[in-house]
Amino acid sequence: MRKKIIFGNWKMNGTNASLERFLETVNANLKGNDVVAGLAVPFTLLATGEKHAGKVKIAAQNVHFAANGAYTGEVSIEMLQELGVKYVVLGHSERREMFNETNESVNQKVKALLAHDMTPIICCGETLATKEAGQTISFVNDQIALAYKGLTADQALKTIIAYEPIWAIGTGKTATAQDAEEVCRAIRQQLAKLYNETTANGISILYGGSVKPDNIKELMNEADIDGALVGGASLKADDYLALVDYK
Ligand code: G2H
Repeated sequence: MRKKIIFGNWKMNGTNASLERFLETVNANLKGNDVVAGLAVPFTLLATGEKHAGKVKIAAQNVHFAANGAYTGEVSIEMLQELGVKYVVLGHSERREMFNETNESVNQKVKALLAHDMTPIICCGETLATKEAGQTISFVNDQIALAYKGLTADQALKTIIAYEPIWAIGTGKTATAQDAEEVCRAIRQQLAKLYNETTANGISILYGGSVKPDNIKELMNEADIDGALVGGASLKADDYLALVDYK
């Protein structure tokens, strides 16, 4: 049985004080039935996040693949582990578009995280131009093939995917549940091709892009959508609770 997983993604928002208040409210009210609840926060909030995590899994939003060295401004896996972090969001479209993240660097980071028993949340998704050219599925399938390059089926089973169409991010435009399902199903078929059906059926695929308390239920009802990665609507504790306790 695949896990239902709903992670917030605070992007470059929040302070230690606001995160502490948020996690206190969330933990006091979260039912979290059958759902793994998580939150990806900026590096400077990770220690507070882990301290007050309670039922919420804390994720970083990036990591460097090298163990250490002359990489000014970067953070290593060991540094995250020292804080107790076990999840890392990788290859978010904002990092691909603004900070030169590539399929190759995502692959290197996936391998490095798995070697340290950490869980990568691998983001993929197409631009509006790719969608309008009718190339969504081949584009996303390529991203998946490159992210999983060199990984065994056992390793693949320790990953999470987040499908986030770029045109739906922070724009208020959500892919319809059917559109999101179609791509998530195609991703699962790609995983079956790369590995096998059992592996493909064991990997949780999340949808992201303007997910809100209003549309979470409809998305979660789709067969191949196992959860959500939520930006804007995860910033307030009430909205976050409504998302995670959507049932
Ligand atoms: C997509 C998503 C979270 P939002 O980036 O990763 O953000 O829900 O604000 O579209």
